[in-house]
Parts: sequence; C-alpha cells; structure tokens
Amino acid sequence: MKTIFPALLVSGALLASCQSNSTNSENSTPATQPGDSTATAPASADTVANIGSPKLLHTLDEAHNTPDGLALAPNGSLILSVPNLANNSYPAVLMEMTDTELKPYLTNLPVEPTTKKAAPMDLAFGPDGNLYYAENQYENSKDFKSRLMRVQVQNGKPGKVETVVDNFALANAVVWKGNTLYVTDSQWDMPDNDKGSAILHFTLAELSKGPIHLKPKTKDPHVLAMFTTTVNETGVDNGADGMDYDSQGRLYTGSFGDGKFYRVTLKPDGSLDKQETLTLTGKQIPCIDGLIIDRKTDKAYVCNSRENAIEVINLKDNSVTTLAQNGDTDGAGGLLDQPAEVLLKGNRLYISDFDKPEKNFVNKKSDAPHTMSVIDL
Ligand SMILES: [Ca+2]
Ligand SMILES: [Ca+2]
Ligand SMILES: [Ca+2]
Repeated sequence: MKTIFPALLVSGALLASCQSNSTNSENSTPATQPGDSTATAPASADTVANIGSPKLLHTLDEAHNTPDGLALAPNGSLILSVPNLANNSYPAVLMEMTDTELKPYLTNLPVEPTTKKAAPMDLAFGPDGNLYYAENQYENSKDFKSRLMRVQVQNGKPGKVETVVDNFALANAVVWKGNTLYVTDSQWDMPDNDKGSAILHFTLAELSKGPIHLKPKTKDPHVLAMFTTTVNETGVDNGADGMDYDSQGRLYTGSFGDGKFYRVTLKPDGSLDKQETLTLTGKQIPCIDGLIIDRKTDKAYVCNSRENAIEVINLKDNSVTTLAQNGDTDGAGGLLDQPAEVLLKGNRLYISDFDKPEKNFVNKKSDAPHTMSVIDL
C-alpha cells in the first residue's frame, strides 16, 4: 500500500515569518552580554525573547513525529531520520527531503531484536557511497543495545541494511573524515563513572570486515576521548552529542546534559593528541544537541535544545551569538520547537525540530505540527 504523506501537501510552502523583533544574523544582538546577572541563568519559557526569523520548510504528520538526523546525499537531497521517539507507536523511518518535497527513503529499518524498535539518529554517507546511521536504543533499554547501521546504496537507491557495530549505549552523531568514522555515544558509562560519554572511531577498512562488538563499560580500543557530564536541574546525564570538525581537522562535540563544548585534537596517526573544554564568551549554552561547522568560516552552528535556540560559536575566538531563539511553541510557522539537528547547504541552514522536551526545557510539550525549519544566512 502506498502511503500518502500529508507533508507533501504543504511541501514548498516557505511561509513568510510573521515574528516580531526579527533581525538578520549579521545584526542580531546576543541574548545576554558577558557580566549580565542573567548570563548564567538558563532561559525559561516566559523569559525568551524572539531572535532571528526561522521559516517553515516542511510539516510532518503524526506518523513522523520526531524528526532528527540530517545527511547530505550525493544527489544533493537531504536524508532525514525520524526515530519517532515522542510517539514510537509509529515505526522509525528515513525520509528524503528537498526544499519542495519530503518523501519516504527507507521504511523497513531493521528493529533491534530485544527492543523490537529501530531508532535512527544522526547519519552520514561514507566514502564507500553507503549510508551509515547511529541508533538511540537508550530510550528502550539502558543495556547497551544501540548500534551503528549501514544502508547499502546502489545507483542512488537504498538496499540491504546491516549492523556494523553493536553494544553502544546511546549512539548519536556520526561524522566521516576521510576514511575514518567518528561516533558519539552520549551514555558511554564506566564502572566508576555513570555520567560518562565518549567519541569512538572506526576505519572504513575495519567496518568493511564484519560486525564490531564493543565492550561496554570499558575503554574499548575504539574509544578516542571520554567525557563526564555535570548533571544540572534538568536531571539529564547525556553527554557528547552533536559533532563535526573544523578547517584544521580538529573535532568538536557538545554535551546535551550540561552544554560543555569540547575540542579534540588528533595526532597525525589519528590517535588522541589532546582534549579541551572550551571557555565560551558572550553567552553560556546550557545544552548542546546537534551541530555543524562551516569549514569556510570556522563557525559552528549549534542546537541549544533546552532554550529553543540556534547558537553560532566562532571557533576563532570562542564567542557565542544567538542566530535564532523563541519561547515555547508548537512549531507553527517555523518557530523553533526544540531544535535537535542542523545541516548547512549553501547559505541555507536546515533545522530538525525534535520537540520532545526534558524537565526545565523551554519547550513544554511534544505537539503537532511536527516541523522542519530553515534559516537563510
Ligand atoms: Ca549515564
Ligand atoms: Ca511541534
Ligand atoms: Ca512543542
């Protein structure tokens, strides 16, 4: 049976923003200044000023209630993961997206045998032309059931899906740099650290050999760097989340639970040289979800999930400015509804509105419409 997606009906309806106080990104004023007494107090729903003017790109129906990961496909379209974590009575799927169309890409994702769910998060095409996606099974099981999956792609069409790495706790972001794949695990706990997270790395050669079985609660040989989350009033201990690399090949990841922003520098042989926690100026970000780095400018576009905001971190001086922000919303008209992932293509920033709040988030509830937003830089 062919499924008709209501999303198709509104595809391409790039609605003009009707927000007040809109400014363009060049002239936008940071939400807080250094030294403000409010600078370290995370925004609450009733204190958020509107900044910027995100626009609605696509509306998704209830069967696609939690849009998340974004990957640029070789044909120029975007692949969107929809894990449906807000309402997982609907199966998780992958969709193919252009500015005018949103349609199914892969609807028969293999479920994890014990949780009986598929849970695709971030995804990326590899140098072999195949599509790799990380799973977040942590919402279904805390027992290291998440996987890295490979979709075999032939002539632009998705085929067989296979497990290439298992025993992650909460696999989240995936980034290819050359022939190495980097994956964040937001819950890579250790025997002496239940607030742990990590970046793991794998070469294409070893991923091509057959499934890799990670050893949970160890510094598995694939662990590149480990982090510890300082749990705040959200109660969330998820750590390393979004990830990308700069023009010098240095990796960056941010912590979902506490907003810490990390830089990881590699030795020429790919092993860890050093990891740093960067001190940001202009604004403190309390929560970092997905991020992407424009390597032409070395600016990181970061989803501040907790505060319904997109922040820009200038990696040359670690200063933060807010590109867009709004208060609690259902997402209508393209307002940010807990942004989780960003992708930059040309001058257009694509934003997934995850809309599945945690305690003390500006976003108060998962609600229709389920939306994709864009900001033209
Ligand atoms: Ca933990
Ligand atoms: Ca919504
Ligand atoms: Ca909402």
